[in-house]
Amino acid sequence: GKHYLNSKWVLWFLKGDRNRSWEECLKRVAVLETVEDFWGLYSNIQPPTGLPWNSDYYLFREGIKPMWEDPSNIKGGRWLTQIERTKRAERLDNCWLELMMALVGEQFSNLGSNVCGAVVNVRQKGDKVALWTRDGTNDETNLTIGNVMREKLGTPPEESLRYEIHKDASTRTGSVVKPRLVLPKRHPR
Ligand code: M7G
Repeated sequence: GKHYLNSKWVLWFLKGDRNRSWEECLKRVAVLETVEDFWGLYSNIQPPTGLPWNSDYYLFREGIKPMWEDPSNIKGGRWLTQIERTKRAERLDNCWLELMMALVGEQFSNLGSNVCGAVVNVRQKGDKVALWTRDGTNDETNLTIGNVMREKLGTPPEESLRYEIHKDASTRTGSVVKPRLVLPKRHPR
């Protein structure tokens, strides 16, 4: 028999195109209902390292659009990790797979309802892997979720994960967003 996932997930793909709006470039690829759907899709699409620059994948709960404007994201934020360029071959595809498996396998203990989805941005300036959560002010919940992500991604101890509020990222003027949280917590000496 089929192995149903706890909830349905939707994979979206975006191929950057300067002649069209961001939202027009965002395409719904497939809905995943079972473990079999997940592996069937995974084996039929390019991994992130096989995508052209400026492409994105988004894996979100069905009913949540992978945009800041969605009611589930509007007060939310993201745990963000930037994959060092020299480590992309070694880490990018694996980080994305581990994060997708954590989502569809509901690995965030009882906090899954706070998790909206995951994003990979394929960028020449440095690829990004992120996990979007619903409430950017719920530090305790977000720290627990961030620690699970860190563990699943096997983030090396010298690399930090930062939590950014979408509102800060979407209204930024400079290129740097001040993070609300950082993992691992740095202890002052
Ligand atoms: P990005 O693709 O998240 O990162 O944002 P990048 O800067 O590394 O490429 C690039 C641009 O895409 C943003 O400045 C927005 O113009 C647009 N964009 C990205 N996201 C996630 C959204 C979104 O959720 N809503 C809207 N309206 N635009 C977005």
